[in-house]
Amino acid sequence: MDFRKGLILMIGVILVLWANGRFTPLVSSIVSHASQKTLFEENIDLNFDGQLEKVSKIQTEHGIMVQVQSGLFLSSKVSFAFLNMDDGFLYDHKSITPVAFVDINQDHQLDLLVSFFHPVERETKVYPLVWDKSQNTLTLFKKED
Ligand SMILES: [Ca+2]
Ligand SMILES: [Ca+2]
Repeated sequence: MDFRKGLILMIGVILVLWANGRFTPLVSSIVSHASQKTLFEENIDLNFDGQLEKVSKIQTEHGIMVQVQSGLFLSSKVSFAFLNMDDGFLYDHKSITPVAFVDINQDHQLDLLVSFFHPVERETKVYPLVWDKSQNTLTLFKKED
């Protein structure tokens, strides 16, 4: 086995791929996948039926995504995206609860309070998201006038 020949051949293949423009999309797809980061995850029974739902807050390249998985084997999934939101929380799990649970619309299913801290404005903002299992929706709660 000639290690050097193998190395030269590998570099040659990479150069050819690069020249054909195939290497860059491959690299960027790996990078974009790696940029997804789970910031918060909790298993909680939101609708009190004895089955746990899985709530996650995920940082993506486009912002923050909040996701609720429910049903058998968590096969039902619904999400809400906060586009271009930068989550400025320092993740000390003991002192900060990035997602809190409360029944906002009083339909006996817990909803989500998602909090963000803006480091520039030095202000905390809380967004209420209503979760509905029967419709499988996760929507921003608006007060009815
Ligand atoms: Ca449940
Ligand atoms: Ca509710």
